[in-house]
Amino acid sequence: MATKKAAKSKVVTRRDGGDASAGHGGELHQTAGGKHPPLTTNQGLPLSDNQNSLRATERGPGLLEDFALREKITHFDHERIPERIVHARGSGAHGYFELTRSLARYTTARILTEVGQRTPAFCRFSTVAGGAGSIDTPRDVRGFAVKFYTQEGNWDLVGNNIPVFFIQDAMKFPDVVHSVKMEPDRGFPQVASAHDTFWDFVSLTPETMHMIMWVMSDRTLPRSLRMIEGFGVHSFRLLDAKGRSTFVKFHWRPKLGLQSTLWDEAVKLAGADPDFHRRDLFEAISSGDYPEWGLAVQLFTQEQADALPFDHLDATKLIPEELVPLTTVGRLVLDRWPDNFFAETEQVAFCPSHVVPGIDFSNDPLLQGRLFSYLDTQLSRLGSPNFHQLPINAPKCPFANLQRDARMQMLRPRGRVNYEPSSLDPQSPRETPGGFRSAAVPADDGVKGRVRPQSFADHYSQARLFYRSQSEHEQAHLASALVFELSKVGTPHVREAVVGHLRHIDPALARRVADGLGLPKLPPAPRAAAPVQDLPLSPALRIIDRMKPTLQGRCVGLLVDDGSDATSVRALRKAVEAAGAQVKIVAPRIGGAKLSDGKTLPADGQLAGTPSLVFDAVALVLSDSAGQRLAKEGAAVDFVRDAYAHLKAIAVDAGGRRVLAAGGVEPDPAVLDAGDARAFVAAAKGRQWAREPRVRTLA
Ligand code: HDD
Repeated sequence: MATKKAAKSKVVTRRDGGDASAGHGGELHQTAGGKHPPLTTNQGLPLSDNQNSLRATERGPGLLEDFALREKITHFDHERIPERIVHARGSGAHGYFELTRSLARYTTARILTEVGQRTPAFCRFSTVAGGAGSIDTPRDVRGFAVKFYTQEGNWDLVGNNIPVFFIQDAMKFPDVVHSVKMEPDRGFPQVASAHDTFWDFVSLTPETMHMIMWVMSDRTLPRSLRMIEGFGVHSFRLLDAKGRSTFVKFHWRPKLGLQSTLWDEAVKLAGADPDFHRRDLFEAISSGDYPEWGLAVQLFTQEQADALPFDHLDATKLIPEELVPLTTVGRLVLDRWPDNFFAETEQVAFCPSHVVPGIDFSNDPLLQGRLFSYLDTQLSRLGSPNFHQLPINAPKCPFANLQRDARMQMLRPRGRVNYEPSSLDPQSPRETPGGFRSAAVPADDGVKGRVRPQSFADHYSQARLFYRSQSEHEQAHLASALVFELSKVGTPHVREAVVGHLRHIDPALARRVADGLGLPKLPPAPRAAAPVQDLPLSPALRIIDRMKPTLQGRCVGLLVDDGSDATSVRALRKAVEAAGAQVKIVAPRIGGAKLSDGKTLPADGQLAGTPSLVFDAVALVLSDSAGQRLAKEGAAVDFVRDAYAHLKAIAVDAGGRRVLAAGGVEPDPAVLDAGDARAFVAAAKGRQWAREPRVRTLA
């Protein structure tokens, strides 16, 4: 038996370096399969048989004595930990933050003052509503959480890809989350806001309206996690050495620009590749195409805040960049995929309360609640107040205090002093003058109570600002998203109540949605708690106009089969790669296709499992006979039909045209000749918005 041989074989090598936590003792054994560390129990006992449990006789019962079986099964039974109550599905990566512009005028935080300094970081992106094993492309907010391992302790910036939130007060968080998650009696829908309980909550909670506009926009259908923005949402404070404070809002801006998919594409992607975003991030990092974001700040004083026509402490409001400009101060680069998903991406614990000296909180009541919630949830999720000792969570600077013991204690503090003040141990940790201080700001006069300020009462003006700032296409997508979602709501009065709110946001939007739902008349608008203001529009809130005309970071699919013209394939590939995109070869067989030059081109994907959904543009280079054959192949016809319906550029030769014809695709300026690689690359850099009215009815 190989394992017995392994146990007997001579020790030939010491394991050099590596992660001691991998758990083996450092000696490698030569076996037929190569050099392996010995397989041991958790107590370090080398095992000679990992195939068979211990039995009383060859065909007899198992024995309780079998500690190896019991240890293995017990550990397996406990492998899962509670998944995050929200943001359960996520993908993470390591990288660094590099400061390019000092904020020394405003803060003492060294991460924001030492230009050129690279601070290690770990970033986790997530969807909100689905479970850990759900899909990557639902219509959902994306989490954008960054842990900076600074020299002064860990700073967690726990944001989303949307700059506002559903609710104003943490008191309502369990309600909004319960309403969006699967309904508790039936256990569905998984990861979808399109159901009665969510819209019921929304219809009765007008403060959600601004966020609803964002959630129904293309922002919640990202093409790639590398193409989303991130926002710290709340106002925070920066503190200088004299304790003077400036408000700050944090923004992440993707280097590749913003890009979204279409709803139909996102829905189909969920089936074609549930890991679409995780795979994309993994492949980009593995191939050295490191995702990058700029960190920008909006800085403003108390006086400027007082002059705003809304309350910046209300997390349902943003500050348009036309009002307070963004200054880019650094960049985040993700350059290393985790070694182990569970140890790092699952066990990473973000807490908005993790700040460093020079950064402090504002009085935003949502933020104040978050400062409690995250620490609390890590205790149940990770099981111990020592979760900060897990390698992914541990600060990379020295840390010491007098907290002791508790489950899974990994540290061995020495000596008799575990209290402070003390005189017995000169080495015991003490307070530091430069340590964290809270901003010494005067508290407002007022009366204690469970209250919402009147300054939080305007729920519609910024929703209007957002909707009216969108391009025509984005407005149509948003209206159609509302029609889609509300059409999944079975309770008529809920649908009507939502449309009632839309009347305050934009009467034309309300009419569009009412028509789309087939409502006989417009439902009444509820009473607005504050007058709706016409705030100046903010074109910076659009996506479509701000998409970068680039193929950088994108992927083009090339469908080939036996006999495809080798020269065209080569020319297309060269042009696309020169423009910065990846090319993936799709063929009916994964072994590849024998091209016209007699050489076999291996495929990256088999046609049936690699729809055009996963590409930004496609080209079909097919011999005439392959074209005839594939014109009768559903997967090939869907390949072109979907590419067309998803507004992608398509290049075809004569064989490819046969498949186009079978798909009923009417050529337009972005359906190009495969011989003109330059024109194809130019068209592939964007979506063909002009085509959209030809392929779908929008609200
Ligand atoms: Fe939260 C996770 C972002 C409001 C309570 N939240 C979580 C994550 C992100 C956000 C990105 C995932 C972190 C990770 O990858 O591990 N949450 C936000 C933003 C909010 C927000 C941008 C509003 C501006 N959250 C919010 C409130 C509460 C919570 C008001 C509770 C009062 N959030 C949690 C949580 C989670 C969480 C239950 C679940 C898992 C975790 O914390 O670690 O505590």
